[in-house]
Amino acid sequence: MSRLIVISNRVSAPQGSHSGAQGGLAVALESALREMGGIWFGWSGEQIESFSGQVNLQRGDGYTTATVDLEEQDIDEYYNGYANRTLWPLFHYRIDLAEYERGFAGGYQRVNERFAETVRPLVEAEDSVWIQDYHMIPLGQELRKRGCRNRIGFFLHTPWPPRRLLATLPEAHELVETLFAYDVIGFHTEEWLQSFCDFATIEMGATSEEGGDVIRYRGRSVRVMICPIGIDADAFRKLSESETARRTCEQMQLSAVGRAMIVGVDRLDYSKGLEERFLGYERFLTEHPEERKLVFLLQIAPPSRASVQSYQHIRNALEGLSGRINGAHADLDWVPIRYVNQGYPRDVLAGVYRASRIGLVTPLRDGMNLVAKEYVAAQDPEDPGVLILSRFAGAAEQMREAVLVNPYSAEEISDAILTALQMPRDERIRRWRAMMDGIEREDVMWWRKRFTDALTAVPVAAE
Ligand code: ADQ
Repeated sequence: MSRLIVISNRVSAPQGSHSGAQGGLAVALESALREMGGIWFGWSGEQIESFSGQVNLQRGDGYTTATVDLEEQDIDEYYNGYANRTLWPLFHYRIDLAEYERGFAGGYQRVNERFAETVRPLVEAEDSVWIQDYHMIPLGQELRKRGCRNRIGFFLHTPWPPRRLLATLPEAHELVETLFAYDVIGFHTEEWLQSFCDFATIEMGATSEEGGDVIRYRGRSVRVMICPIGIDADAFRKLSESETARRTCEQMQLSAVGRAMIVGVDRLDYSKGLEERFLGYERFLTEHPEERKLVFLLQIAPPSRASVQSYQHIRNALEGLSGRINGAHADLDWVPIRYVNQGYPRDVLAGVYRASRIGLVTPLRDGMNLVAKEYVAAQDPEDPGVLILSRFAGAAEQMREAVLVNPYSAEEISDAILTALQMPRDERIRRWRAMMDGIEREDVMWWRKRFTDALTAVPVAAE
């Protein structure tokens, strides 16, 4: 059987299997690596004076991690620059925030070449290579240039933008062309896949074959597939029944003093729709004064990418907004928004989810959104909470029984909160059961197997 080489911007340090301390993605990739054997390669997260290409190999539990350090200019141009200031906003439909700088594009290309140069000697003839996410789009092509004939797959964790938006990126054609070096490309949803195919066929003249499953461009064919990521449902459900989760759940219920808790948990990122969420909640408070003091919103949002200016802006905006809403509505015994700027261990989050009556997950655009799935997995089957979910999260394609909203509409968010608060228990159970069935069926192990099966089914190119 072929080994697996996973390549992603960051590499998760090996931990005991199924510890529950890690996110589902790390667990799934680790389990694939353990099963197939192989290497997980990426940036160490460390800075070095001058790039040396020296690989730090660490043998873990069933597989090896291989990391390299990057120099300051690489981190500025590749990571903070092209990945986080160009592609991330563009791929989340925010061309108003996207910065198009040749220096960023050059740095991104250079670092991908450096990654290719460094990882190439580690790849053996029979290995399958699986590259993750928007940081590394050109890496497959760089590996091909270095003689790599292996099966190479790419999975995009973010949305793929509509073609008219992507056309604003100066090097869009070159970037998309590099994707034809892959054998398989996976997207979370039909919509992201369709947007990719639109750009390739309409803007670039590629042809669609096999009912749209294969796209052909200048003699290269790539198989495209929908492969929605899941969570480790079983592990997360168990986590929600752990001692820490139980204790957290009790503490939260005590501190709620009989009020219904609405919870939001997100990285502090403009794609997550936090300002719009606060405004929707404020609308609910003003439209339903009789409900006001019967609820409160707990928003947990640890800062991310703090060195990028647009992230400083969103942080300031949210502090202002939560302060204003609390100032306008709070009473001696009630604060409408508890806004917390830190991350919590997963078992604590599971307890928070279980204690809350509503999970408010309203990104403006999200590749999938795993918080929505974790919220559902943590619920008490006898008395589950209600998930309010943005129509524009990839998760909405699978989780049709959530209360779906347009996150830009404060009125829809306000209506959805009222609907969720008034929802009878039997309807809550029915909706929860349907969503939980899907989460258990299409979990993260299913996701990675679906992808690796498609990849290993590709015939290897002849010499
Ligand atoms: P993210 O944008 O990071 O991921 P998401 O999928 O919601 O978004 O969350 C990732 C993980 O971070 C979840 O497991 C969640 O529990 C954890 N997390 C979030 N906030 C936290 C907090 N305050 N404290 C502790 N943990 C927290 C990207 C894409 C998504 C896609 C995933 C996986 O942007 O659309 O779902 O990759 O493909």
